[in-house]
Amino acid sequence: MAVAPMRITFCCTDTKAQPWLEGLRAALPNATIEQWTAGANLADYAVVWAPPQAFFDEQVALKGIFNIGAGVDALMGLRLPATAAVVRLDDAGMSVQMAEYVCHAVIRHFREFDAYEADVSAGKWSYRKPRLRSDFPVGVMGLGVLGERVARALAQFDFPTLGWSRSPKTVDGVRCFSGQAEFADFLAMTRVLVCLLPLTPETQDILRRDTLAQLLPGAYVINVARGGHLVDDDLLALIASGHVAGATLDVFRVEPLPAAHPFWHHPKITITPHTSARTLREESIAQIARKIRALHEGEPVTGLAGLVDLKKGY
Ligand code: NDP
Ligand code: OXD
Repeated sequence: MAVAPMRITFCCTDTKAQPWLEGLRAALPNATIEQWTAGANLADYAVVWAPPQAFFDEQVALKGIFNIGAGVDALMGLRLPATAAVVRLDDAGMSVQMAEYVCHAVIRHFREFDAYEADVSAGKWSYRKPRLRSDFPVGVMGLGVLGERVARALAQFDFPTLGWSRSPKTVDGVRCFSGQAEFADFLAMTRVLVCLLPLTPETQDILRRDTLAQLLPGAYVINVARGGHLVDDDLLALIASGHVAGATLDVFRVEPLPAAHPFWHHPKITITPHTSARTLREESIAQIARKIRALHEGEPVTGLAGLVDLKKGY
């Protein structure tokens, strides 16, 4: 069925616009879709990634703002048009990527593959004493679209798996904790900590000295959410003290990670360039086009998966 004409503006930092514009035009042939420039016509919907405040100051007639990522922290500090619903990507192929990245990081640490690689490079054929899975409980902070998939995947490998979220949850094979009241218990039972929280005022700096100190000794930290969750110097100090054995980090306070940052060459820290779960263009365009069409045809905004609660900030 044909959809009434509409105007869509595209404003995505660090993104090649042309393939997105072509894909969106193919998926929504009745729409006029243009890359935003200052002074452009008012649009009905926006497709964005980290747009500047100037974009929203001009685009005051938006009914929907579609973020081409799962995290909306880059939008939450901006003044958004009051009439617009903010909608983030709901999985769109990211949860399986996140599950493989986190399982890889956990297994690499648990099985000591770094040490084996070093031995092999030195021409050494040597065995290490097998570690007990029961000594490596993995705690996942955030049991949303990505965190739940990650927790389920870890449980499949028989790691004792724990999860922590704001509201109570039930996930098969995962011991679930919720709210501030249960945070200390969750930390005290966790050796490998995975962060998959959204970055909000409540979760900013949550991976800091006093929280990481509550993990089981020889802890391991995997941050795949946002750099703002982690207090870098606190992690370095706890690694130096021996309480934390190491970390795998995909996200940083400043990206790209500055060349002089100690994480680059730290022997106990593995870094990757914010790549644990990439936005997949085809899946994302299909999802966003479906949601724009639904909104434009008058479906209630509350029915859209990935609708952001502006009060909670995610
Ligand atoms: P969701 O919104 O689906 O899940 C967020 C989870 O965090 C929910 O379980 C929520 O609890 C929980 N949560 C939020 N605030 C708190 C709090 N104060 N205390 C305890 N739990 C809290 O998000 P996604 O799973 O889709 O994505 C998670 C994050 O992953 C994104 O916000 C983004 O920052 C990051 N990300 C990173 C990528 C990368 O490549 N590195 C790629 C994609 C995303 P409740 O369920 O009760 O609401
Ligand atoms: C996201 C991200 O939020 O890429 O989707 O980090």
